[in-house]
Amino acid sequence: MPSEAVQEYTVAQGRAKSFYARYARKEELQHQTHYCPGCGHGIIHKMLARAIDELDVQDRTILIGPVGCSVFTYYYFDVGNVQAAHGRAPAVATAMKRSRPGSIVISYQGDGDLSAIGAAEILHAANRGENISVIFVNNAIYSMTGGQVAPTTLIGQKSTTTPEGRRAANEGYPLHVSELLATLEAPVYIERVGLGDNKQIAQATRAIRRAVEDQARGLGFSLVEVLAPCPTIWKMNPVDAQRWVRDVMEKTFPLGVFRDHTKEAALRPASQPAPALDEIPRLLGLAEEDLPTGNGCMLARETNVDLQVRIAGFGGQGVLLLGEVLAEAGLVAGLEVSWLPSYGPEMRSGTSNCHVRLSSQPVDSPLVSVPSVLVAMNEPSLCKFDLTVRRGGWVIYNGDTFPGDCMRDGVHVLALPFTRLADELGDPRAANMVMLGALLEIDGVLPQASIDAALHRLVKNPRWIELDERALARGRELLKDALRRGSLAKEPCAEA
Ligand SMILES: Cc1ncc(C[n+]2csc(CCOP(=O)(O)OP(=O)(O)O)c2C)c(N)n1
Ligand code: SF4
Repeated sequence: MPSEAVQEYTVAQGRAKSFYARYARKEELQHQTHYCPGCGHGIIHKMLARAIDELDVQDRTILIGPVGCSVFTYYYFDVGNVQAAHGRAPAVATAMKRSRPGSIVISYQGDGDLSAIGAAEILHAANRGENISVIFVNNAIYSMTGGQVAPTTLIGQKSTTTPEGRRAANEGYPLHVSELLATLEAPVYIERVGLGDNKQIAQATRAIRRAVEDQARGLGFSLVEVLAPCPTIWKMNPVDAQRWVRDVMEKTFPLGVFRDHTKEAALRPASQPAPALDEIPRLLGLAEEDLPTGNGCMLARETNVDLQVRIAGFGGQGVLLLGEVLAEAGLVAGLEVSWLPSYGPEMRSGTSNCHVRLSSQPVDSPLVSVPSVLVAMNEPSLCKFDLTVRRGGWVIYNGDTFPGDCMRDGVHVLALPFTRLADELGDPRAANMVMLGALLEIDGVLPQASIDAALHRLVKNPRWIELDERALARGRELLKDALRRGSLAKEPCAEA
């Protein structure tokens, strides 16, 4: 018979301070996490939150959340949270740590995330010895997506994509990430732990704390691989899943410390700060006479510039060079710039396009999805990107006539046979520079001196420099002519 006396309980371990008191989930789900019973993620979250508490770094911790079952880390941890694209957490962590060296940056990743799509990222972050802590949750499967084979799936283990079990001949051998990374020189601390029983859990708790502590001490790259149960996808009850970690997984993935340079590690020097804008011309090796004077750097920086350009055409038409000259000129003029090339697999005659941004503010994303100017060097590129141009923007098109089905309201159009016009100047391949000349005339922000400096920097052959200068000047004239004749847009443009 149970005693009728009211039993008093003391809570031995309350909620870690680094967890939110309430999960920002739907009202009816606030009482539970989104993890299945017996899931390793919940246990590891708790260890990590405790480590953050004990080291008193909550206020400066940035947790990079992954793609996978633990995608919702930001529901639980009351720290700075950042969500990274699949496998990219180490790159994001690198940027965070370098730009905020005083922060504690933790990359939390599953085995699909870290060892499949993100294999290159983790390898290079470890090889650079980034001063970050990586928590690598190895449950030997892609769980969130329903149980596909992962690089860490055991030989013989069934998955939806290996229904008869993983075979070395087909899927290769389980990837030993900790051992692999321990062959690199830079990492300071690498350990594999498990959640297979209480003893293992106690060791895992210590290891996770240490990985965070090493970073706080400025020592360098640490990674803790945690063998973790996924009862749901393994189709086991939580108790059997925990046993499977200890009795089966551990045979393939032995626990232990694979790297411990904590004692010998010198403090990792803080990464070099980015050079000041005024320093950039010197670092780029630009001579004094290349630099703009008068209305140069300062003017461009003080102007409110936000030019977003998409340049597209066939490979070999000079699409990327056009973008590079524009971006380089922006750089010389003291603007924030980005240049992002994108091309097909073919070396020549494949499609090619690039995104260029020039801004008086730091560029948030190098992608130009809604350009203010589209430079379309052929018809397929025009058809592909025409509809993306923002209202009030410009389309500079290399063609005798503008295809009727691409016509749209509210966009200025300059359609001319730029290749033929360049041919008249001496070489049809200078069409890109004629088009750039027109673009520069539209925008009018960049000082001529910055364009000249960019051209001399990027084009080495004097014959081409001379031809490109004429091509740029011709492009400017063509735009001015068209403006004078009022022949720019078939449809009047409200913002004109
Ligand atoms: C670029 C991209 N490719 C594929 C996916 C689909 N996807 C979501 S989670 C996941 C696997 C995650 O597995 P793992 O890292 O092991 O985490 P777990 O779910 O086991 O915790 C994949 C492939 C995606 N979200 N993004
Ligand atoms: S499917 Fe597996 S990894 Fe995902 S929450 Fe459930 S137990 Fe955890």
